[in-house]
Amino acid sequence: MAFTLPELPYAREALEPHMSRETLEFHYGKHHKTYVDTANKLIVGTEFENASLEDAVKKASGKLFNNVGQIWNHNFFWNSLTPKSAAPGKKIADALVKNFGGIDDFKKLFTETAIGTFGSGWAWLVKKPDGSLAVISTSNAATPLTTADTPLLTCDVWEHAYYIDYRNSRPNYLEHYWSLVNWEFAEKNLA
Ligand code: MN3
Repeated sequence: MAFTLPELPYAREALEPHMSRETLEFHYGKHHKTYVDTANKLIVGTEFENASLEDAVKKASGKLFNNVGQIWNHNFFWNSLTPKSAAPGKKIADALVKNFGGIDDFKKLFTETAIGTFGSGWAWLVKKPDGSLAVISTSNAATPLTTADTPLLTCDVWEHAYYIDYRNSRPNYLEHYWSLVNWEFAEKNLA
């Protein structure tokens, strides 16, 4: 069973003006698609030929891990965004206040973590096994899926995520990221 590129949950231009159609065409249509195509070539004749994406992420290593990890992270990233971003619901808002002091405190920590991630990687809001929330950063294709943490929300901080719209400015990209956050998705993951 081959891995597939899921349809985007919105149109290519739906995230404008914060994320351009051109960025979606490259980031989803080329980068994300290439991870899918490459993983499908790598699994031929291996134990992963019939594995689910989640199983492959948890068990693969090396080049295959990098590609399946990136498929999974991007699937999660596109769902972390929405053209209809609204205020966080009560459940996630209360959890953010309890764990970070306030929603703005959470945003500040997440933004700093995203900007401070050296090189290519991801910023995540996760739920720890003890139920507390934390902000973490992973490098390259690394993902909380291989840990005991439950991911709630992510931001892709690879340069390909922002170079078309914001050139080298990761801080500008992060500023616009908050206009696109899908709090409903984060709240659903918290449940
Ligand atoms: Mn990416």
